[in-house]
Amino acid sequence: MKQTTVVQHVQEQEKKFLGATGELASLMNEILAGAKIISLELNKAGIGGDILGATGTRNVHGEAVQKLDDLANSTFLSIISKSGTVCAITSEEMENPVIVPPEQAGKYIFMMDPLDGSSNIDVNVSTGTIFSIYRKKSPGDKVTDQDLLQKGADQVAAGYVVYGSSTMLVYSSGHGVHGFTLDPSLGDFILSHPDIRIPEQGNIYSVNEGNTENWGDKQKKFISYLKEKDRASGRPYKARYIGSFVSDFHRNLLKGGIFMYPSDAKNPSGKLRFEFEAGPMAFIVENAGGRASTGSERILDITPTDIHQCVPLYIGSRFDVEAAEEFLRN
Ligand code: AHM
Ligand code: MG
Repeated sequence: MKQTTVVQHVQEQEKKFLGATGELASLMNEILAGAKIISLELNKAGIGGDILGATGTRNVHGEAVQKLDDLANSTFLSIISKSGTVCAITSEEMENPVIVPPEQAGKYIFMMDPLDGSSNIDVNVSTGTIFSIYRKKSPGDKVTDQDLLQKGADQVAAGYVVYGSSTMLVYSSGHGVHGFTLDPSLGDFILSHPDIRIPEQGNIYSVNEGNTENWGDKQKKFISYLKEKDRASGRPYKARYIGSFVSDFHRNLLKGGIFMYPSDAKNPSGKLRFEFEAGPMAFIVENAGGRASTGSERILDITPTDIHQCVPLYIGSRFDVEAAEEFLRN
């Protein structure tokens, strides 16, 4: 049986839809190299070395930086900045963008959450890497806000790697969503989930219910509604919340359901970042037939005003996200 690797797949997509310069396939190849390194490091986390735990510093979002956050950030940064395919890199872990010198630069902007859910590493729970790719828009060599603050819908591609019971890469370049599983014996990601479609409706809701007291009434009512018994509309829903966005999202993508990080009294704009979490996952979910919204606005219609901007997030099966929007409207 012919096995398809990620690079072959991206090359085909470039030929069919994007114009075949090969630059996207080559960027994807570098992302995979980083993902393999992180996957190996995570597999041995806990065995000697000094790799688990916090660094003692906080990132721009005020969160404790884990040693593996640092490692993932510097690994992707060093590989991708030298790839010749990007002119700037932004990261959840870096306050400011890294600008690649023009002589080494390519046409893409790369944005990443290098290790999402990193507070789960010490307890052997799945984590992930999220990335988003935009094209440089401004003329000339200089990287400007026009390049770094683009509308979500203008993404060229987005994807994530989930470091779970197996390591998987899921990506979209705007033509379907495709999943690849790392075969550890080959060291290659092999197409295992072609053309993923999210069910129109699920029966899972994922939210941190510990925040209930900080929610507004409409949010509280929506969650109560999902818990009511009504066989005809498939309720009650099951609660599933890992606390690693990539893992929660991945499960809901395959099984159907809704993930929420709403606005609350503590975090009026939610907790998840537009460029590193909400935007790329919105691009993926829409390409799989799902929906992503702030509750009142389509995520992909947002143009951020700050690299680290947060947005409230409702993402998953179309029907479930629409139901949330309905509750938040009324
Ligand atoms: P991180 O990128 O620093 O790991 O933070 C994002 C994580 C998400 O993976 C997860 O969905 C969310 O934070 C969990 O937040 P909370 O603990 O508030 O429920
Ligand atoms: Mg994150």
